Amino acid sequence: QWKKFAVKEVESKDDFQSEFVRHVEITLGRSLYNCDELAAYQAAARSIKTKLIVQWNRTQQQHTLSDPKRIYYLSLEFLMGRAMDNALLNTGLKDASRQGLDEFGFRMEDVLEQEPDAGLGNGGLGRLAACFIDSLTTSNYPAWGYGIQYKYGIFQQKIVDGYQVEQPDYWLVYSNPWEITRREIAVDVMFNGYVQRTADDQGIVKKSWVGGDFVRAIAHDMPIPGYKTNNVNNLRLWSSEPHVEFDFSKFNEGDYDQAVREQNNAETISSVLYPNDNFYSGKELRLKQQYFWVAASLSDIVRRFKKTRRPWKEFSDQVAIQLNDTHPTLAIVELMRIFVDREGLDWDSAWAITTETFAYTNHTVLPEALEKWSVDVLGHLLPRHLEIIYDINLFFLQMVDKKFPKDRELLSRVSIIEESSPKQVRMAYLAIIGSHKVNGVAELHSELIRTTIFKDFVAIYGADKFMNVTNGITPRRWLLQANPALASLIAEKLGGSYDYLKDLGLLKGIEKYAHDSEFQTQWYNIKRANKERLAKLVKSQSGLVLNPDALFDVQVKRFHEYKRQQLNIFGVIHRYLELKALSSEEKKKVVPRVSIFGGKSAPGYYMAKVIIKLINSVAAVVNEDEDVKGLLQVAFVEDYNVSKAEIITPASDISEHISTAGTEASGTSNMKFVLNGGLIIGTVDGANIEIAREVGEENMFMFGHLAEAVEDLRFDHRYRGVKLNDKLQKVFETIQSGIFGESHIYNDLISSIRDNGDHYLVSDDFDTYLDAQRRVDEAFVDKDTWVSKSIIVVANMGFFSSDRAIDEYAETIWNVEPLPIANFD
Ligand code: DL6
Repeated sequence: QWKKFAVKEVESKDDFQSEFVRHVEITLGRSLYNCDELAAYQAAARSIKTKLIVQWNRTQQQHTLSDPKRIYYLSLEFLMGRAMDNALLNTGLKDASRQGLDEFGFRMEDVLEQEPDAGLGNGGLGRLAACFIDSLTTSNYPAWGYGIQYKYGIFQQKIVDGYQVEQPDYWLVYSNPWEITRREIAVDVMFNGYVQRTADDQGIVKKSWVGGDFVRAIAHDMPIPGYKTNNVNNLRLWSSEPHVEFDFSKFNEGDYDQAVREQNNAETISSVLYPNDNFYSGKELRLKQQYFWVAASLSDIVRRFKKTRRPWKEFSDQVAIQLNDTHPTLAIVELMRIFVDREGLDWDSAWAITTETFAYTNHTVLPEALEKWSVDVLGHLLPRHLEIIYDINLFFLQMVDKKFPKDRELLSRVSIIEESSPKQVRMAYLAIIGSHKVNGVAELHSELIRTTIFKDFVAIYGADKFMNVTNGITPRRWLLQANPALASLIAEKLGGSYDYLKDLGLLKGIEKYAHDSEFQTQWYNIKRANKERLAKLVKSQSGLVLNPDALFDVQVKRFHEYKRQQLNIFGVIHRYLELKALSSEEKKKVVPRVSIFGGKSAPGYYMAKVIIKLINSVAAVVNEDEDVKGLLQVAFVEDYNVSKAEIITPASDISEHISTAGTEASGTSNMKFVLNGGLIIGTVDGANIEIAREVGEENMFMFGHLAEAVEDLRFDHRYRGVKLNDKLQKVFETIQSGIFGESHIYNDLISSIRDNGDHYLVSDDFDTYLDAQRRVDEAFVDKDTWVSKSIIVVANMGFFSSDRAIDEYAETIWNVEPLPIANFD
């Protein structure tokens, strides 16, 4: 009976148009005649959201009925980018809504452009979480993401006089049409206070945390559509608010400042995303963010479990919680607090359930990125949690002592508490001890964590606890959405079907056309059009007109010395000097090159900012120099973000993934570029190694020292000094001559290599890097072979779908099965 009142889902152009008009008129209070592109975007987004919400409700209903084990992905970052195109493609509504918009006088592309990026992340870690939530949904896993709804996402980058300048990213200025704010789902989260001890009749002491200050967490839900499935999962983001709206008593007493301060303090918690990538800064507000988010999420997860009325011992059969890096590690402690203090479980049972519930993904071996919180700060903010951490540590160390008697050195090495001054809580150790599985994100990285930073824990727990799940990317966003022409050409060759987007191994089917000249021409033309699209973006930003026939060489990622953008720009300077020395006859044989950079530096990362300045200064000189006109151009794409990545990635001929061996845990942009037919120049690091294995080393340009050599080289530098070869020496002299701006700007950069140990081995890898670049130039001359390589690499990228990664997690870590959502009728 009630079905006749069911909300009409948007399924056709007409449905879309009537929803669109309804939103323009009713939600936005405007008329179609007074509807600009921004309003059109807002109305269109809400129209599509209708469909998502209906399916979201059905999904949750079915989950409640079937009560499957659910996956909870806790990530402090979800770098989602824009939602609309993705939602249109995943739901199959793109053509209908394009037509609908067209008839109303709007171009789909212009409307899509209105959406601000949801930049709730820094780089790889946050984008991985976004790809994973897409795959979890597409593959029908019952899953929830939990994060923070930052008011300000990753800052916007401006380049002023060659320098990075940061501006706030107020992405919520027109509210977020993709979310549902659920004010009724509110969790009061406590900070500070003290631990109260009370004894019961039998003298058993019960501890409870009391007397603290509260902040309210409010849920904002983003429905996550999967590709061609009825399953719609939820991404729940928390924002913070004062616990009581406003303290009128304080206000009336004349203590206005205090009344407002409390209000602001609460709101500050979810205000900003910390803009550090692979760097731990130890700010108290960050710890507050972590606990705020963890406490709200766990309260939600436990509440959902309690509704099933199952006994606690079934908790880990129903709940899998994945810790995306150590940022949510306090969840382990919070769950213990809930079990022991609130639900009255004994410690051992609580601990067994907790460790079975959690698993931890490590994303870096860089020491400066490993989180450690001061015992004092943590104890002040979360006094009961600190006690629980001490207890966890005590029982753990007792276990270690039993296994390795009297090894005091070992005990102090593996203790959760570092006996430094001030004392610190080592979050990675807590995460390992509180989880049943720990994984790295590419084979080399997983091997490195087993043999270096977590070696002692492998000895304690055995090797099986430590595993590898190589990262992946969603082909929906990174092929279908970013490169629709290529996606369509591939579908055509695979029998007119897009099934390969859900089963990426099917790409193999295009390999047989690698030498088919007609296919090659189509392939080449698509790349060429993508290069023109990027050239248009660069022109609109900087006025620079790129030559789309040149070899596009791209390095876009966060700026970090370990990622070695400095190696790239030194190579560009070397190329520039060589070109200037050529005769006009010799210049005719040169392969024209466009070097494209993009990425943000953490605001406080001085050296990364110097590198950005150098790149922009080199660009200013090179792009104006008649001697190299048509042969070399340098572009810096301002404010690199997900939606710019969607334009840049399909346009590369070659992309650079040139980290010092052993430093880049995986990298995922390497996968995106290759999936779009770009070749790679890369070191033997992270997922580059597995990409080479899959696509064939002959189709990659690998160079540089291996991870095994790094320590010895660093040792050599320290005790014997750094040897600069003539070419690098010449590059440094050129920089110091002042042609790229006052030379003192770059003194520290040059010194870090020449005089201060060259930690990232730029001097050691410079020669082989130039050699790899020479091989690239040579290979690019033979267009047919280049295009065939481009086809072959794409054909072999099946392994790098995030669907594969998620299946591996589900099978080996979570023990969760897909649960397809039946069609309503
Ligand atoms: O696993 C996702 C991504 C890797 O692809 C990158 O190689 C790695 O650098 C990045 N790690 C981090 C760690 N930051 N913290 N905390 O962002 O993870």
